[in-house]
Amino acid sequence: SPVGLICRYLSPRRFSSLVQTLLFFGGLLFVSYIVFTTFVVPSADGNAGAVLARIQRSGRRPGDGYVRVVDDKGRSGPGEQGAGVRLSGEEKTRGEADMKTWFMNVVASDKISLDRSIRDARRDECKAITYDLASLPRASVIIIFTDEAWTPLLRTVHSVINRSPPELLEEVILLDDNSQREELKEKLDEYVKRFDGLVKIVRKDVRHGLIRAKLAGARVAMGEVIVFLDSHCEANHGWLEPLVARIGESPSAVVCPIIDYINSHDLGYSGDPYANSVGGFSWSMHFTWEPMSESEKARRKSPTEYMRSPTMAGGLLAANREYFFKVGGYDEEMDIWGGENLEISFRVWMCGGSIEFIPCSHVGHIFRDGHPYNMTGRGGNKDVHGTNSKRLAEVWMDDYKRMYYLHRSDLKTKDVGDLTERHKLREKLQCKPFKWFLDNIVPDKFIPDENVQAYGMLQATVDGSKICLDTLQQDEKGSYGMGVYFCQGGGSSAQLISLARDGRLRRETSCAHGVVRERDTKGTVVMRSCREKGDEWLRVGEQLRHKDSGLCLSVRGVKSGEKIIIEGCDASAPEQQWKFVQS
Ligand code: UD2
Ligand code: MN
Repeated sequence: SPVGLICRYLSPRRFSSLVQTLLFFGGLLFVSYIVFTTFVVPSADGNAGAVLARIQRSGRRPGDGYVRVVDDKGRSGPGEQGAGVRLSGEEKTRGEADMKTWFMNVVASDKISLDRSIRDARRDECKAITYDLASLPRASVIIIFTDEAWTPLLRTVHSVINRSPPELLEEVILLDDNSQREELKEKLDEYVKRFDGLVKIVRKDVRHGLIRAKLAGARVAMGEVIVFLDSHCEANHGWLEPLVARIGESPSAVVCPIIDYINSHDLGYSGDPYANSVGGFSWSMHFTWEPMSESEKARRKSPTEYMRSPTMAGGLLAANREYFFKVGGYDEEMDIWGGENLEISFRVWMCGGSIEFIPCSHVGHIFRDGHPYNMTGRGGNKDVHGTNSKRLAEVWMDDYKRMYYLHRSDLKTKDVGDLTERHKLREKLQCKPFKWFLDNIVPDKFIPDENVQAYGMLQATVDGSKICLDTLQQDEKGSYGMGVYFCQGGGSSAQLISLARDGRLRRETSCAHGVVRERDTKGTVVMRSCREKGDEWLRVGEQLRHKDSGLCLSVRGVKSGEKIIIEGCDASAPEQQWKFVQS
């Protein structure tokens, strides 16, 4: 029988050697399983070495041999206590020249200690909070840079190390995005040795652009939390604790410190303890500052609590590393600069997370008027913000991408690369529609063609020629006189205007006010921020009547390129007949 055959073959000796062999291979399998799951699998999501770090932590830690500068009192010298630096003579001239090449005064920066003191920008309620450091997640601080000037870069590093509790600072990663300047090579390697292993330099031999640079930094980070900073920042007192504390409490919160203002001309640091603006966006896909919504004010129980924000500025943020990758990191195909800040904001909200500003965490940033590096992207692309934003609009904004194309109709047919992966991500995470984001996260956002009485180009026809209301390319941030111009078919964004439900005649952010002079019979139309209560306009037949003055919008005697007027209403005057047209 077969059983008998096996028994005869398996003599006791053969049997025990078989068992030994089985045990050996079983053990080998078990060991490789442990090694694989511990060291190999975590690296798949950018977690390389996290486990190793945990093992190393028991003993002496990187950075233990570096003496931090923690006492800000009694320091004196240029720039101390956050003061601006006054230059004179030849230095002043060189400093002014820096403004054209660096867009910041490097001479002034070079005069200031890398350990300079700055005033604590927190409100008292924040200073009173104590943290149990042992229970908080540790952070990798990732500073990305391309050819940054020496002192602003290193002041960023010094401020982070000086003002972070060593218990919370896993490492500082300097992600060098292919800098060409010599001093950022060996000299920098040499310099960071003083930090005793706490500062790591990662260099890229091809230019990544800031979006891929951030991703590259996050992929080598070992901390449970990652914090991104621009390379010209100064971390303020107690900046790190409230960031990691909030992430510890809510791992799907992507949090930002309050960004304090460092003047690019003299490096003066001004912090606002009571800052309570949050992030918004314009339909041309730029970041804006907005007042906190009423509902958010009502929700918050204390001034130290996080503020939910629709968007973030982009540069300074912290996230749970695993969550950051799970929710899609950044769009790898976005190039050089721009768009990624709104992309991560929309995405995080729509996919179940939140964007928050942490009022007890302050970090200064040098705001520059230009970019001291080449902004040309791959294939000679000179419009990286435009094409990055198109990627974001196509993937995340559903039908509302039309609002972006109103501003950038030239991009409608532009190839911005493959979007399949990002669409797949949205599908995989089962993210909510953009409409949900608008309704729930930015309920006050004005949508020019929704819930309005009328929308389009506001057109009058005089002597057979069509003339339209037009901003005349004036800066819409301030107030400006509304003009008229020959109608530009196809919906030129400078001519689009809405008559809102509330009777306001408005554009995205500016509202039409009637300004009456000449003895109540004639006036002009001034556009001002819609945050102030705007004037009401009534549609009477084809006329547009300014409610307060009773005067009507008119092009009588107004030529293309000039300012529009309001005058006594006359239902038969062709100059007062207005149509909203779409093209
Ligand atoms: C803001 C953000 C910035 C980023 C950008 C939109 C703040 C304070 N800053 O612009 O982080 O979100 O909006 O994309 O919110 N860099 C590289 N490689 C490049 C280009 C830049 O590493 O190809 C570095 C650069 O050295 C700097 C950082 O990226 O450290 C941000 O650049 P920036 O300071 O010129 O951008 P900023 O502050 O105008
Ligand atoms: Mn910056």
